[in-house]
Amino acid sequence: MRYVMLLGMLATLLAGSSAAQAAETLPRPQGPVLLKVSGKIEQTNVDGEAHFDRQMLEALGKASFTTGSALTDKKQLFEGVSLRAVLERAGAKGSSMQASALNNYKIQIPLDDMKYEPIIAMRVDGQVLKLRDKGPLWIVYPRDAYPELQAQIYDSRWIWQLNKLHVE
Ligand SMILES: Nc1nc2c(c(=O)[nH]1)N[C@H]1C(S)=C(S)[C@@H](COP(=O)(O)O)O[C@H]1N2
Ligand SMILES: [Mo]
Repeated sequence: MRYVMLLGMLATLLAGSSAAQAAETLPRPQGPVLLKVSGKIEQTNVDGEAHFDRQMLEALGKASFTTGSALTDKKQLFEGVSLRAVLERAGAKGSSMQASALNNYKIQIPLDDMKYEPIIAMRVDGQVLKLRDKGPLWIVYPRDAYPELQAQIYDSRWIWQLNKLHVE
């Protein structure tokens, strides 16, 4: 069973491009669902939505950068998955999305923001994000790399405890 899973992961890696992955149907999540993507999407696996567990998110490939934030000038290493890759895997077709969090915070994010390559961080400075430290999922922008991102409008899109993306 483990062996079959490994072969599957290897095949996914070899398939390489996200276009090749997007053509495959989304498997059902095996572990706890961390993120639900709904709305204008072409890939679904549970009740007309695209649900992702940790392993499914990690299978989309790693993305990371070091940056300061609105909260701290201290630079931190954020590691996770490309937000663009998650949207592509769900076959998102909209122009915007409403991101929501476990604490019911909601914020609108234009899909045009993907040009900045924001990530869904799952680790900060090597530590897996727990609920108590803004995890398990936290949208993070490469704030230090683009002066225009050092603004309240983008800081408000750094949504922590992210659990839902509704594509519009
Ligand atoms: N889940 C969640 N994410 C959130 C918020 C929130 O209230 N809940 N506040 C947002 C806002 S408005 C900003 S400016 C940044 C930093 O918020 P803070 O200064 O309140 O920590 O996080 C954003 N992410
Ligand atoms: Mo804010």
